[in-house]
Amino acid sequence: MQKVVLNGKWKMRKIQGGEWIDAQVPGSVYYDLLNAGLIEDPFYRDNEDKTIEAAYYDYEYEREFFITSDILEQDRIFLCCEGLDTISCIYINDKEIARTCNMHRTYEFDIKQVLNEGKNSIKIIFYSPVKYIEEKDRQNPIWSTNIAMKGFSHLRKAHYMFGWDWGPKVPDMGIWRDIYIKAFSIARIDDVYITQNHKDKKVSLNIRARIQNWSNQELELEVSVLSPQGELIKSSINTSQYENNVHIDIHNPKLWWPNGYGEQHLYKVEVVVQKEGKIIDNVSYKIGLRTLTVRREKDQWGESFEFNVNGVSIFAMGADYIPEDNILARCTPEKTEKLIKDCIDANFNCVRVWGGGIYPWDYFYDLCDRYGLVVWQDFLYACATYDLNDEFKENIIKETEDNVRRLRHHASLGLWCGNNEMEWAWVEWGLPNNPKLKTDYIKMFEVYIPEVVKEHDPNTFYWPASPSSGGGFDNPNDENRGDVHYWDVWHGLKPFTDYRKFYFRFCSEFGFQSFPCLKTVESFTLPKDRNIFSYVMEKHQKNGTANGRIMFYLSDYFLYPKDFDSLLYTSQLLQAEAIKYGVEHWRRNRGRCMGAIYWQLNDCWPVASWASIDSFGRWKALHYFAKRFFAPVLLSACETDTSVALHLSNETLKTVKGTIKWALRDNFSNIITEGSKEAEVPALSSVLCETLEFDNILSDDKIKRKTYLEYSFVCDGVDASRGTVLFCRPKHFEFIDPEIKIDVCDENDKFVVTVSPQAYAKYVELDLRDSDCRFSDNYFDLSKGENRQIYVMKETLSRKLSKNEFESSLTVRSIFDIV
Ligand code: BMA
Repeated sequence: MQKVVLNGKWKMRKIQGGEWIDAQVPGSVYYDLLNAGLIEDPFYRDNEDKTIEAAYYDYEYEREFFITSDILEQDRIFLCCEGLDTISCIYINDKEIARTCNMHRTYEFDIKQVLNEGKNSIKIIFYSPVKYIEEKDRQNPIWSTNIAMKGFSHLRKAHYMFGWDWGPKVPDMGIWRDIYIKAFSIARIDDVYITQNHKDKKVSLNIRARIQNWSNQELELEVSVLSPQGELIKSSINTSQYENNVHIDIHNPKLWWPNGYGEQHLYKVEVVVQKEGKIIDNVSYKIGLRTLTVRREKDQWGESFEFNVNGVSIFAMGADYIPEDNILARCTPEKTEKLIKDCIDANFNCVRVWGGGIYPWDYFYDLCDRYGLVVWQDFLYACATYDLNDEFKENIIKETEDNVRRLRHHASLGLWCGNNEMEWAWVEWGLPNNPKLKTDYIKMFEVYIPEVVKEHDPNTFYWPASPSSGGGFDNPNDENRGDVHYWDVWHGLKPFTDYRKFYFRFCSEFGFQSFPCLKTVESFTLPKDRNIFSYVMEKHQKNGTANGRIMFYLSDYFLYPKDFDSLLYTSQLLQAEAIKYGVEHWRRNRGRCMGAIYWQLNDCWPVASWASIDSFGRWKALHYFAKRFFAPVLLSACETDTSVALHLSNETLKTVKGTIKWALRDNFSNIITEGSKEAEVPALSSVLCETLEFDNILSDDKIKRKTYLEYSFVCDGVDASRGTVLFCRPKHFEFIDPEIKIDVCDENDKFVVTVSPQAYAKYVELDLRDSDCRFSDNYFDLSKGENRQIYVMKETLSRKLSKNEFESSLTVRSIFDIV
């Protein structure tokens, strides 16, 4: 196989009277216009409104390339486009090659006849997606959520680009993935599918290789498997067939496990087709040896829903992933690796790729394989209806084939899911009555798409929708079956304490908004905008008037913050407390509940949203909380008036033993009463270890308002899990000024910060004014007398700082400081 890469420098112009400018491929129209200074940053202040105009024009991309006689002589020559966004027309040497209309597809066109030896040209025209959906919607208006531009579901383009309740309207376009020419002679590998059979400490691999052989000569097909320890196993056959099966047995396999349960061993499988020692074509994959499916079994509550890996049912812990930027050209493997590592640092074992975005790049899944995140993969349909006709049907079937074939080998791939919230919408959202579209729904998600999955990836579990109870419009958001999206807290304005009323089998979405931190807000505002009800702050809040909603919830929990920055901080605490309240409850009910995936992991621009990491990669309080509430061994407190039940949840494969320590303290941190207890929790379970009753001490509100319980679980000499509980709302607690002292020590690769308060300090936040960094812990509670050591690895600093600079840049505050 020979390859001519067409990535790199192109030129582009607006067809309606634009000048030629430099373009980068892969890239996009907005990316190129921004680089040329022709549009303003759409994320700054209210620029979104101005920059949308660019999406109403058509654009032309062009470059030259050279083809040698050697390539021209090959049997087959294809143009491969891994991503064209979206409505395009492709010309080579001014001859029209193809038209495309699906950004999620991988296109391949035979171009042998139109190529010349030497200089050639390629031109791709992109037509305005906005004009297209507006026109389609005029002709055929169909229901879709009104948080995005009308008509978006007519086009196979990432829905969030047309706006979402956390995203701006930036309907970009362009050559967004690799583009190249591939030339083959004699034969090519058409398809490889690997099946694993696990039995008695042995994994038998069946490698099905389909070979297009244009020569009818016998070829050598060689398969090799390289183990993580470097052992190489090879097997080869001679063949002239299209379909071939090669078997390889792996004894004493090193299994792949999700994060927290074991290692992420990966094997490299290489498939090579040769003729007389000369390689004709080859492909390779990294696979993990594991079984991974979803178990659904009838039980006393309804029906279970749990990921089962290598025979172990896991409690899925993670968040929903959305695209990382509106301008996709700015996404990089480095940024994604940081995000995935952030998931691992917060003890995630799972991530759900939400259906309103994109099928991420291969590197996203490679990272999930390497770090151990089980991927719940939605197909890309969300909150809309779709009008199925022959053309649309063919388009989505091809799209499904392309992506299933691209991603099916990944160890991390946990399940395929038809869509986001559409079964639920048909049943409960009062959609306009339209029997044709409702039937189309069933055809798409319960017939055509699962058929493609069955054909191309029979070993991965298919789930019709999220949420669903198994399909057929049968109570999709049933609390006792399948997965659930629970939004009564937040959208339904219910207090977050309501989470404890439910025992969902698997909660794949629940969320609570907060503002990003001041540094992030500063990136898109002028000082005069820094009021949460200002025009600009509301432009960066896409969920209606939700800045007021944050205030509504805040009023129930915290005092009215004294200034803008204190309000941002307090909103993050509120969000963190809300999600913690739900997750800890569901982990206490492990067995019945087997998944807590909160909405949402990340942002695509600076905005008030449900994310735990903002668009600059800065951790909100929630992400530090997640690190604690997703800890493999968790001690959690379930408080009711004057009593507290302490539960241990163990998500590891081993029994855990240790000591539970607790102390009831006053607001100065003086101990009123204390105790400890040896505790043991079997692997993969949750147990109630201790019930403490303080009704004799907490006799009235006055005392409740200045008493807290501190609890920790000590295992092998270290605090595995800890926290504090109040017996009233934080707004009513009588906090004393903790006068927190911080002391910095420079220890080669890290700075160690010792934090010591003079009284009970709640939600202690450390921050650096002049840099971003990762603290080993943050937004934690401390009692007087504790000297808590928090470290910052120097490699996590976004700007190098000396010890003096670090010290003078370091700030600390706690809840006491918000008023
Ligand atoms: C769910 C998601 C998204 C949305 C989020 C917050 O409905 O599927 O569509 O952004 O809630 O409203």
